[in-house]
Amino acid sequence: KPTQGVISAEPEPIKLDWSSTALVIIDMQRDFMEPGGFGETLGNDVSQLARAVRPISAVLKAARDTGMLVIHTREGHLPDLSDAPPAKVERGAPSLRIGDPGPMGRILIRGEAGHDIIPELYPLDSEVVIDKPGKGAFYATELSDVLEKYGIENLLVCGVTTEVCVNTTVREANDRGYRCVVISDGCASYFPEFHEMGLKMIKAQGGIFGWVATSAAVLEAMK
Ligand code: TIU
Repeated sequence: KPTQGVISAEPEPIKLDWSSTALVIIDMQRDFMEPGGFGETLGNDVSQLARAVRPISAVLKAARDTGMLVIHTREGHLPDLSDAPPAKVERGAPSLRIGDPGPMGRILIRGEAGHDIIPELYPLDSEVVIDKPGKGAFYATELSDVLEKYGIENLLVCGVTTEVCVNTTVREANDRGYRCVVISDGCASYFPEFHEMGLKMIKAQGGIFGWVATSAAVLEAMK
C-alpha cells in the first residue's frame, strides 16, 4: 500500500502522508439529505445534495483500503435542547423547529432517525463519529483531541453543505494549522451558486483556507 501521494489540487498540487491525514465527512445525515428533515424545514430543495454521495462513497472506500483515519460528523442537539442556543432554535420561520416531531423523529436531535448518517456512508464501528452542536466541527467537540491523538496534520474534507458546515469546519481547521483539501464533487449545497463560490473562497489567494481537488484526483493520488 502506498504511504503517501500527490493530489492534483488547486491552487497547486499537494503531497500528503496518509498516516497523518484523516478523511472528514461532514454531516451526511438524513436530516440534511432527505425530505422531512431539518434541511427541508428551512425551505430547501434537498435533492440538490444527492450528487455528493457517490464521490464520497468512492473516497471512503479508498480511505478504508489505505487504513486512513476516517471521521464522520453529525450536527445535532441533546433531547433537552440544553446545547441548542435559543438564537439558533428561534431563527427564521421554518416549517418545523429544532426539537419538533417530524417524519424522521424530532428535528436535528441526537438519537433520532433523521439525525443519523445515510446508509450508503454509514460509519464502521472502528471509525470516529463527532457530534457537534454548531456548524463547525471543532466548536464544543472533542475533534482537536482526536486529531492530536492520531497525529493528524492534514484533512481531506467532504460533505454538506459546502458553504455552511464544510466552510466553517475548514476555516476552523485552517486556523488550527491543519492542511485542508476539500473534495469538490464530494460537497454539495442547496444553492449550486453557493457551492461554486464556497469552493472558490477556499482556494483563492494562494489557498487562503486550503486546497480543492476532485474525487478523481484524490483517488488517483491514493492508488
Ligand atoms: N442549512 C445548511 O445549508 N446547512 C446546515 O444547516 N448544516 C450543515 O451544513 N451541515
